[in-house]
Amino acid sequence: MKEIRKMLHPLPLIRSKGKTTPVYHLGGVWENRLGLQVGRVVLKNLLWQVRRVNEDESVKHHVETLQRDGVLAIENFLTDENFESVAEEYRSAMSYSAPEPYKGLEDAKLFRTQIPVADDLSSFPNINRLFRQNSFLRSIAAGAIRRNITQDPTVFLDKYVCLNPIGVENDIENILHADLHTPTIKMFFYLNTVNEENGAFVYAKRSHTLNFSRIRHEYELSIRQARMRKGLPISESLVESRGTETRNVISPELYRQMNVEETQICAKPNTLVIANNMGFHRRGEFTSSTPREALLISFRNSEKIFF
Ligand SMILES: O=C(O)CCC(=O)C(=O)O
Ligand SMILES: [Fe+2]
Repeated sequence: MKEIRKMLHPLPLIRSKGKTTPVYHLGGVWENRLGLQVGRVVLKNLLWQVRRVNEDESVKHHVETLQRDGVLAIENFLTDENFESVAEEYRSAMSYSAPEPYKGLEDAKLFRTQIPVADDLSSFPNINRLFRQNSFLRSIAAGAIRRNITQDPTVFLDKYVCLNPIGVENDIENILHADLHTPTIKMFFYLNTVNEENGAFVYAKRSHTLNFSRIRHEYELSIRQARMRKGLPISESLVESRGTETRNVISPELYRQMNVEETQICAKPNTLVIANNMGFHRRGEFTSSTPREALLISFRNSEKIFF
């Protein structure tokens, strides 16, 4: 068996087997030149088009908004009482964990505390009930990705703060990108006010739809990604760096062709932002010392096909 797998290993579809979440890019330079990523994108999105899930009437409106814009915000998501119980669990856990430089970089500008809820369910009964086990959220994710949600989403307590304004810019996630080549849902539940100063999520509305320009972007990006993975030279005008990390960016020409328009989703406490992160997005900048306090709920593990 091992031998057979070894023999089939060069095939990209076999290589992605055994992964626990789907990967955005795979394969070598030539495979992608020959259209591997275009095939993956088109096939996955065709399957999404023809897939149907049982429609839950109570979330229909939200699923339609997500289908149209790729993002939505629900204000006053929890009752006051539930909000307080969640904030209490969040603050209590955060009081035991010191923020660490994001990506472990020395002289970093941005620091983060991230606590996975699944590791300590007994400390987070309300966060577990109201987010990890929430059937309303599952129905929205199910409607958007058109799959039954059979796995709990991953939920993190997430706190970002700029502790060193003159430090090294280390936030690779504030470069515009997509998470995946197929619909994938992430949610941000804010515990404090978020705006232009403390990293409010930025999303390019309607950029989650597949059109010819997006396919061209996927094609070009897949080749640049494959080159980067191999350590081959890549066009310097099409990469940006943060600290020790480098990311391939959307080419200015395709940025224009895809009509990318970035909107920062500023929000009050108790707002839930839901995004299809096949669309382009990034984290906002931190220009003040106010932290961004949020829960991150990711349904990426619900994507079943890993090619
Ligand atoms: O934290 C954010 O605002 C977005 C970061 C991001 O790109 C992601 O979670 O996929
Ligand atoms: Fe992302």
